[in-house]
Amino acid sequence: MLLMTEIKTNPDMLMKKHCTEEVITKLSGVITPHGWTVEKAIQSGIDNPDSSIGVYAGDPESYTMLAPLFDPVIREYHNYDMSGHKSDFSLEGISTENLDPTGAYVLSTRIRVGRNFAKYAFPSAISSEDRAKMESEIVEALQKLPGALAGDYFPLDGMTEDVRQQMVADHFLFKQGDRFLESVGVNRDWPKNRGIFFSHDKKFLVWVSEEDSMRIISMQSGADIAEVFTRLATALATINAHLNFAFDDIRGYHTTCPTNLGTAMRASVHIKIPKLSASKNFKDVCATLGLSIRGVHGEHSESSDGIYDISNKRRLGITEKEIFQQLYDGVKKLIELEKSL
Ligand code: ADP
Ligand code: CIR
Repeated sequence: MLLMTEIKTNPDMLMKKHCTEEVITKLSGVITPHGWTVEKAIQSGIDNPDSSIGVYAGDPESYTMLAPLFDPVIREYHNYDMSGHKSDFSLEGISTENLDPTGAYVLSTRIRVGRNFAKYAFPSAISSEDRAKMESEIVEALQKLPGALAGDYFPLDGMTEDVRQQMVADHFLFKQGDRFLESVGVNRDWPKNRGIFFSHDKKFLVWVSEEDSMRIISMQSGADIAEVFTRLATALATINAHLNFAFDDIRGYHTTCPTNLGTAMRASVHIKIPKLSASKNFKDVCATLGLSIRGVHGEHSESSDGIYDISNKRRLGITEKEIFQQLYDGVKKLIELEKSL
């Protein structure tokens, strides 16, 4: 049996903290319908000792059948008491005006949600047959999107390298999974049955079979967070009518990484704050506002020119409306601080 005391990782990794010998013993022999086990769930953390979380799920049932592993991680990351997930896509009663109409600070805004299917395994565990069937079902549903959301699907398999690289550089397209996702099986059969859907104006996008089965994305230049949010909410209303996603009332929408559970929403801006970002307390300021900092090329990337990707940290125990408000209030504060320096 796996001996947790022999596994060398950073001490702050949530897997290291919560996957005790007792948890391993309790979950020994537990196998979910798509073959996920405690050993598979913690493999990425073992292979990547610098992980901050170190666990991934393989299917919707992982969250209930392997709950002694996942629940403590979920409670700690989201600061959530497991009391019930609530959704609210309205923007009633809150400020929504553009915070940076001249574009001096906010380059672009992007809001995405992750979605997986109730009946299929997640990209970490899905079979090649199911991945192909799922892709067809997703494309069929996306073809029903009305008006400005209508668009076309571009499979990765067969895409020229020039086109692919340009789409990645333009922040539209995903890359092959990093070493954290590689360890957990997300890159199997790459690039088969992966792809990207674009609305004709390129403001609405869907990634198919990246870290989650779907990443549904609204994005545009500038700081009109409300327009980006409303476009996403409208698209989700149509998509929800055609696809049955993995969800429960405690954890919300199920995602491959437990950090994305709940709303599965990451609302971000690319913001130019060279003075504030060079100051010693930048990380603390963002943490106090409930915001995470990423580089401009996504998670685990570096930044340049004082431009950062700033987004909500919590996705569970918070509604979509509250995430909007948190990003909105946070961006307002960051601009004020940058101006004051
Ligand atoms: P996520 O976890 O939200 O799916 P990543 O951190 O992997 O996203 O980033 C995916 C892509 O989206 C990257 O190219 C990143 O630069 C881009 N991106 C994220 N936020 C914004 C934004 N506000 N404006 C433009 N591009 C963005
Ligand atoms: C880690 O533990 O550091 C990585 N597995 C990434 C965790 C959070 N990010 C994510 O799921 N995209």
